[in-house]
Amino acid sequence: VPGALVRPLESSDQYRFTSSANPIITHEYTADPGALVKGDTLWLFAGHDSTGAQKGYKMKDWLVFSTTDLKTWTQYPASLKITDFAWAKSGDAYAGHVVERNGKYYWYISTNWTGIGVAVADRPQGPYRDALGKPLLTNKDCFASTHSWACIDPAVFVDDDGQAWLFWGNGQCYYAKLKDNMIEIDGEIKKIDFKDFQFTEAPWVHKHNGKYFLSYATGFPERIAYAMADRIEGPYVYQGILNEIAGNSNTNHQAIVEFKGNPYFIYHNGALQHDGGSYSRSICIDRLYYKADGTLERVKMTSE
Ligand code: FUB
Repeated sequence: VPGALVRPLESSDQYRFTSSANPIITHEYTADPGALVKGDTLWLFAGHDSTGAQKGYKMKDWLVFSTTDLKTWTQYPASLKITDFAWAKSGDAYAGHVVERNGKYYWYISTNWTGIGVAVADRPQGPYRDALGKPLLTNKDCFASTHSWACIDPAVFVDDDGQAWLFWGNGQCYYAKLKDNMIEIDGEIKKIDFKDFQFTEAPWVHKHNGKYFLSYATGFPERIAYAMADRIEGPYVYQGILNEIAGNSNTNHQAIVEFKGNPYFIYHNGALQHDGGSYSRSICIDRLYYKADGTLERVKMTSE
């Protein structure tokens, strides 16, 4: 039951816990995983649903966890809050993603109403500070989309040539290059052409054996689908459903990383006992497998 940790972590505190099953975190509600592997450590950056039965998203901060064995975890103190972005006062701490570049860590975050921001830190666990003092992207950059949550769910992919690409969006999948400083868009904003399949949100790009994989939430309740391409800008060819609706949550949001030689699919469900549901979600980790032809097997959630 959530509640083991009854107070926010103090600035020097770290909270250690062990986990042998999904959901991996049971003392907080966590959602929207963004993961980063550095050396022998998997860093998990999470959205934070409020405790208690909610009728909407109540998300005011983001959390950081790390592990070296997927069993023993460390949670770090007050990592990043919506109020750290002065321009996003009334926003919600929606999905984010952290990448390392030039010795710094950049945390791209969604604020729901006011756009995408970026925070920077010297260490993965922070402290993070707003790197720009203004949004990196707003709805105007989403081809003036009419719904207020069009400009959410940033995910960054750094290609083998060093070029960093930012993908994001709700309803449409947008993408652009990032400058080497990681806090400016470089050139044109474009859309991924999804003719035959419905993109809802939560894009994530990874590369395997020279192919680009774009996974994303589709439909509602959401399942995770994926498409493949030979070039980062596509054309992407739809491959099918990668993950079915995840227990008791309308949303689904994935991070895909390779850790200690194995690929993992990190996502959330609403299956934590007590108040778990669409607005009180929990991060889970399952193995991901490639088929001999290079495509992906559907994820077998350990709860199935
Ligand atoms: O958690 C709030 C929003 O729900 C995220 O930004 C979406 O990806 C969905 O999970």
